[in-house]
Amino acid sequence: MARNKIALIGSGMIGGTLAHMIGLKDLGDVVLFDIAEGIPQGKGLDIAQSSPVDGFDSRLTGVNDYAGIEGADVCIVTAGVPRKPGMSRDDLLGINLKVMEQVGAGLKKYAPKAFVICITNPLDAMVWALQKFSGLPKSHVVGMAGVLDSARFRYFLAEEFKVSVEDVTSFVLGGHGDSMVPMIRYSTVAGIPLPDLIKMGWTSKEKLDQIVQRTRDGGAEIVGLLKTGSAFYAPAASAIAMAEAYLKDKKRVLPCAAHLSGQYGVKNTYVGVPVVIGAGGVERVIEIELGKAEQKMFDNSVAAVQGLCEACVKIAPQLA
Ligand code: A3D
Repeated sequence: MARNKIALIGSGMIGGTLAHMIGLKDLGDVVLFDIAEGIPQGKGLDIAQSSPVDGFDSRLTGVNDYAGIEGADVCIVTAGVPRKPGMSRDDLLGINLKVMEQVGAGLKKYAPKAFVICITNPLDAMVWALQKFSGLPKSHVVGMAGVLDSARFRYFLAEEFKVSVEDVTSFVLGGHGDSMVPMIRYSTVAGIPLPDLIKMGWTSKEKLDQIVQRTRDGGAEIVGLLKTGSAFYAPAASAIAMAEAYLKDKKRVLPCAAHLSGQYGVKNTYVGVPVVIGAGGVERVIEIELGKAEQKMFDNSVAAVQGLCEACVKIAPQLA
């Protein structure tokens, strides 16, 4: 059986980390693409030289021409610019929208059958624009944010409760921005919901509120520490979980920025919701019942995303 071909559009901090993880996990051959000459080739060669040590056979190549991604099974898009301290994700919209137009054209021409995972920020608006620019099926264009936001929430909760991260599950819904909605009710330790853990004296409502806020600010906390860019290890790991779910038809239930066509009462918008990812791409959007306060937060988040999409249409009217 031929090996999977995984194209990484953008070979910066996340792109390089993705390539290394794909090698270590033996998920397939990797093509690194970037407009910067030498970067994808250099990172590809460096990681390839680690393969004899780590014992993987993935072939890694670097290219500056979209022809190199031809026939890719999965494309992970990180092309564009990241935040610097003081910037919001939304400040990146103008520059990264133009990048999505180029990436969309490349995907349409060379990888129309791929499962595409977008990471470029502002995430929900960029994945929406990328699907339109590329014309690929909505089931095959998805955004990575919820897996990362949930992982941050899980990590902070595991620290608070002094239990293994493996036993903490959580859901974060809505857009990947300040309006994201960490779902307390649906977050558990080995099946015990967080509200019950408050009753059991494991934590307090105040402490939980602080953790929710730290999750919302999770990206900014790392930008503030790194100063020259944004998080890349956890974002890469999160996208790999999504790629693996597709390539291995795992039918994993993961929170992703998925296209809504009426679910949750929302149309023509990408926003973070739980979905099933398998060989068919996004095979199902799972609609959970929201309480009054949750619905309000979700609606605010959707409105923020839709505002960004309207700003995209002003710059690129063909997206309307
Ligand atoms: P960085 O290390 O700067 O890599 C971006 C790469 O894109 C660079 O190598 C650029 O040369 C390349 N690039 C720029 N323009 C183009 C183009 N037109 N075509 C192809 N390549 C191009 O950034 P990074 O890897 O740290 O982050 C990449 C993106 O992910 C940024 O937009 C971040 O904001 C975003 N990000 C999203 C999350 C989410 O959870 C959604 C988390 C972290 C970062």
